[in-house]
Amino acid sequence: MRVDLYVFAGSHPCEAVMAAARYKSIEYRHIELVPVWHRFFMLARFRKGTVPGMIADGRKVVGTREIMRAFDQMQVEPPLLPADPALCAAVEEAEGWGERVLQDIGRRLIWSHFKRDTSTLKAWAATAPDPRVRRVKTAFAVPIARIAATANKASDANVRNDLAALPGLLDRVDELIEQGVIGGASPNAADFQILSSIGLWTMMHDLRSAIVDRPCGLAAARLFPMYTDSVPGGVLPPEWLAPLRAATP
Ligand SMILES: N[C@@H](CCC(=O)N[C@@H](CS)C(=O)NCC(=O)O)C(=O)O
Repeated sequence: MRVDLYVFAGSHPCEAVMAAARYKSIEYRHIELVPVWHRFFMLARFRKGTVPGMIADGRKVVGTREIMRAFDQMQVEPPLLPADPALCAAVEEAEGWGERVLQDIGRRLIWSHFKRDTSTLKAWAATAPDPRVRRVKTAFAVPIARIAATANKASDANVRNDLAALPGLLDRVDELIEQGVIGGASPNAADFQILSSIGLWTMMHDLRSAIVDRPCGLAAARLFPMYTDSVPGGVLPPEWLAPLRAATP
């Protein structure tokens, strides 16, 4: 079966499905898109403007959850949803929460950093295998970051609210690990969905120390080792980080 994944590297929903594909040993072709431009490309090809998208033997699928369900249809083992009905329901609920709540916060936090400092965006651009994608991403890093920050509603007020909500959200993810919904030996769809967001948050130096030593930070590092300490600190006003600092032991 030929599987093409339309993504941009670093994007947490994209990293989620790529990690799930690798876990299931599904071989795929990585088609790297340029942020912001990707919306038009995806609309033209999939009639939906978000990544990740997949074309598997001509079948088009868009969305992390939809792609993960399709992976399980394409290849049963290892499954991304547990066989036990109660645990499966808990995993699906956690996965939905991760998509609805955590994903958006990740987008706002990262684009609010990138619009103030594009160094990491440019460093990522330099790793794109396609030289044309590399050139466009590097040349347009500043407008890409500004447009993406606006499109993702990364206003100062929203980002400040997100940062204040972070300690409670991290507690909730640690609870899911303690309850055995995620963080087990065999990762499930909720692990890929939720821990990709947590991993993305750990890239931002100012957030990192509040996350990495917690159960959710350790679980995210196991599944998403690509999220290293790479977005410089000191770009957001210190008072925005105060709630996170206060909640960090
Ligand atoms: N919640 C969806 C949407 C994913 C999503 O919003 N992806 C972002 C990139 S991280 C995107 O393509 N946004 C459209 C845009 O920036 O115009 C999913 O899980 O697949």
